[in-house]
Amino acid sequence: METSLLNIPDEEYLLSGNRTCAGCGLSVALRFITKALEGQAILVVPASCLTVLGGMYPVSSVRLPWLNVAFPSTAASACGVAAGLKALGKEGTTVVAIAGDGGTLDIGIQALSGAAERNADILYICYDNEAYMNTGTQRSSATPIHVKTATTPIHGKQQHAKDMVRIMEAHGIPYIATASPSYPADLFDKVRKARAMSGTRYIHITTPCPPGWVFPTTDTIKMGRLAVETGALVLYEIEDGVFRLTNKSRTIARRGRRTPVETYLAAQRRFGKLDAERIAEFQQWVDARWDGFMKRAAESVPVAQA
Ligand SMILES: Cc1ncc(C[n+]2csc(CCOP(=O)(O)OP(=O)(O)O)c2C)c(N)n1
Ligand code: SF4
Ligand SMILES: [Mg+2]
Repeated sequence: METSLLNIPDEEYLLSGNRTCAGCGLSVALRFITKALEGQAILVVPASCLTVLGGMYPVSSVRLPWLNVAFPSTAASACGVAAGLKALGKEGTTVVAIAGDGGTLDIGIQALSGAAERNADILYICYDNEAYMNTGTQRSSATPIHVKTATTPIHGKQQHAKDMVRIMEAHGIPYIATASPSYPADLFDKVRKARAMSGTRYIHITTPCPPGWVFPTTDTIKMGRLAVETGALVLYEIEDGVFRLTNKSRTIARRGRRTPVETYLAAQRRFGKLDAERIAEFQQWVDARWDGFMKRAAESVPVAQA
């Protein structure tokens, strides 16, 4: 049965008063990730806004064991922790590597690819705020085209975001999903499902960031919803090779109606003022990806327990 906000567990593992910005999408995501882990996990985290959220020793805002590790080694460190637990005969603890888009798509990709190729027993979560936010918004390979950052200040980024989820899919790992803090029950279910599996599991969560994306701190949930309603972000999972649209993306696919992507772009000042031609190109890019997902959804054999 799919979870709804009415039956999500009350227990909190992320404490209030942490040091993320007001309206941080990552903090909403982490709240539901940790609820799904139910305290039965060890987190492995490289430098990022997440380390700021975690807090400085001896205090912490997260009620879970937590290791701060060097940037390129996140997946390798998680593999080491998993091997250590196995050697000690300790079962039931999920080793969860959580890193940002810079720490995953750029700096940590080699260790993650190695772990996935070995099907190491870790859950890897990338929270994607689409730039190096902790150091003042530099472009990463996850930053969308046209976005102005500290390193693309005049003309904006010239390339579309790297599709990390497809790269992970090419490794043939047992579970892959996309998620958004704006759909917390969907996010919760995906983490819970991944936790119950073994081997390398990968979840990619797009986390809106008010200062980096330049929108009001009150609009974080709205921004995540707009991403999904326009098809800029598609919610899906791939379980043992079977593709499935989930939650709002499944509803949009059934209804056959998406909000124009211009609504999403115009709501964030990081895109600057885009002319009609660029908006049309962006829409075409979104449409082409969406058509690909629709084709995959139509071809997929339904997962029996879905
Ligand atoms: C080896 C190394 N290089 C650079 C840094 C500086 N640094 C700290 S956080 C960060 C940004 C990380 O970006 P991302 O992984 O996207 O996470 P976010 O800050 O966006 O949450 C950088 C470059 C560092 N701590 N260590
Ligand atoms: S910069 Fe963005 S991701 Fe980082 S703490 Fe602030 S809102 Fe969260
Ligand atoms: Mg980032």
